Amino acid sequence: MTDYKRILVTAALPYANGPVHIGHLAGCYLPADIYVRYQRAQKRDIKFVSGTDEHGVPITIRAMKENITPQQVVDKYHDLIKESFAQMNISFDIFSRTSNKIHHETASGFFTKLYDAGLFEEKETEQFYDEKAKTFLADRYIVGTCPVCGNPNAYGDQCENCGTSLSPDQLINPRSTLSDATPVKKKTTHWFFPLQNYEPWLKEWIINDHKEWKNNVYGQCKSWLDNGLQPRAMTRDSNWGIKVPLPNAEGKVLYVWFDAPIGYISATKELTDKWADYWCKENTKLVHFIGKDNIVFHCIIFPSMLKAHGNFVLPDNVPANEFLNIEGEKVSTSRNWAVWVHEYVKDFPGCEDVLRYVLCANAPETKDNDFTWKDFQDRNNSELVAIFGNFVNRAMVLMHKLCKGKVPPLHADILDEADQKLINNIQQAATNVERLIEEYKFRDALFEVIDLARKGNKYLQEKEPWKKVSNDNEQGTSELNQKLIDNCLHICLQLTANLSILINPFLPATSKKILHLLKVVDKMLDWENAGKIKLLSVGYSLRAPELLFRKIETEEIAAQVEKLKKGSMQNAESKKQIEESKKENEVQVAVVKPEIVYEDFAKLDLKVGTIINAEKVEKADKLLKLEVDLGFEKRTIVSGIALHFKPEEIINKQVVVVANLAPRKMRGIESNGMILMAEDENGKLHFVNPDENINAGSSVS
Ligand code: B3M
Ligand code: ZN
Repeated sequence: MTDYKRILVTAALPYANGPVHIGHLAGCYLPADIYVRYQRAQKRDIKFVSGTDEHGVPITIRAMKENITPQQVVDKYHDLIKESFAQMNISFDIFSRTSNKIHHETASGFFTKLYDAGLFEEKETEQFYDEKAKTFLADRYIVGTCPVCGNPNAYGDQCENCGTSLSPDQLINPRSTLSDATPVKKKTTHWFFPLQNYEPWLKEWIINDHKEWKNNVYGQCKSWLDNGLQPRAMTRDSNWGIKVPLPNAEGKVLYVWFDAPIGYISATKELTDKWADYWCKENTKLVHFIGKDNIVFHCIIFPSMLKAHGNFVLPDNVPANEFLNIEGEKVSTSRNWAVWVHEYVKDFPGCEDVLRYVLCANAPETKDNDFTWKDFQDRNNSELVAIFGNFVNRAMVLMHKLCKGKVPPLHADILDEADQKLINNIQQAATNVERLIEEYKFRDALFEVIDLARKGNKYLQEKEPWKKVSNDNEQGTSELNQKLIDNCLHICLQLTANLSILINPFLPATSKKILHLLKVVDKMLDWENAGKIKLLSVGYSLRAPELLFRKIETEEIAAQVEKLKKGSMQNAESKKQIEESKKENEVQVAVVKPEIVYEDFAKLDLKVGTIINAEKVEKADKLLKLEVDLGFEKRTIVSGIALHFKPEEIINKQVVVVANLAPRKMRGIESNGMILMAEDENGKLHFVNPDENINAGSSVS
């Protein structure tokens, strides 16, 4: 850390196509903000940049749905998103947008530089085209019936109902979302970035040099690199986006994942004239906070672009989080299964820190995690209210009662073991929180702070300073007892001051409230003060106690669950629709594909094989790795049947194999062929095989 002179933190640019939900916050904005607030308290030179991603298919689709222009979409959602983040105290130095002029210039300039260096390969490929709307169609613009679940509105890249990844070719009755026309294939030219050339360098840089990256991030990178990288088109056919800065590139724009990460550079330019210090000087620590779906873009594609361009620093770390589910289900914006930030701040005014607390305590740092309203209530009531808030409140109330509203002196000569232990705990907590934040372990860091407050409560409980007061004799409280009271409250107040420093990155509004109670200025929050126990001066009078947190009532969370369920009813509605249209579609599903001639069929080499081994493919629910004996050779075939058959059930089964299918890599395993399966009306799979066992390798025709 100390080798770095400055830190640049980026948080993923959310698409300006809808409001942000708590999954976004938990995924990257909150952890980024915690990190940045901590570094600022350390007085380090740090900038925190983000903004909205205003190009790409998500924007144009939204425009179509709302029947407004893409520009209107991004204007509307940029403002809403920016406001939501501000309400949650996410403290960007700049929250920009990729539709800004400076960004268009920066991204075009970047492309031109790579183009001039001869790095792009111009290639003609076939792509779907809408003849009515006279435009090429991204996979997302094509909808049709999902061949797996019958959802009539599956996208050309994925069915949102059953989660299957699709290509437009697989859709039944494909249609363009622009005009309803049936898409046709048409040739188009694009500029491809040769990612494969960066593979050796990436392996060195990530696999060897960044072993410290989080397991989920490192693992994903490794699997991409193991599978081999392919050239990737960096342009698209569209009218919305950054125009490709070349002659004869009418109707072509930069691929949104080419321009969006450059948005980090543009935003820094917009923020400061010294932007190049943060982007080009070796001793900058660049950290990208993102969600797991963005890992490949930030760890593989963008770094390769930066490397190709030259003169830029590369990320030191990419601490990506996994996903946050809600009440046990995946967030789905289309089904409205989400907790929207702009609604939360309305429903729970003044409780922004509570959400920050729960999202950090439950952060999906190493695996997907679940947000439930019950847990939200429990954590608030039994941790924030009962532990943290309770300790601060007791310290303040007792100080007013037993020490005349002033910070009592510390009598060092009579400090006992318990006092010393708590003082050590304060110092230890400060060191631990610091280390954990530097390691991007925000949950553990937060638990350290709560644990310190818990220790404070325990200390008060054991010391019972209120019992040392005597009102029943003339002399009142003895001198020694008053000294003991003083020590106890002195330490508790110094602990309170420390809690405000330690909790500040996580719950900045709460930290401010404590400062107010203690009548001290922001300066006290400097991290160099963490762990010190001389933060408050003796004799200084403090404000009357005020509660830091309020209880959250069961009715409040019941109302939230109700709200979600309404969404889930809509969800059930749409499931019903799917079921119905599936029935309608049955006839269509049964309809025969377009006619072919015998020569087309004769190209297939179908052979009978015997499965001699089967095993699950790691981290792929649907895949089995089969070893199939074809008589003349044994083949490895990866097949998507794992949800239907257990490996041990299918050993010795005979199957029909497409033996001359080009090999294909799946999850890093090369599959040599395909086995034929029949699917019944319930979606159950059945083997297609000879009516009795015959020799492996027999031809099927
Ligand atoms: N807008 C994808 C997303 O919101 C994309 C991130 C861009 S970061 C440069 O998940
Ligand atoms: Zn489906």
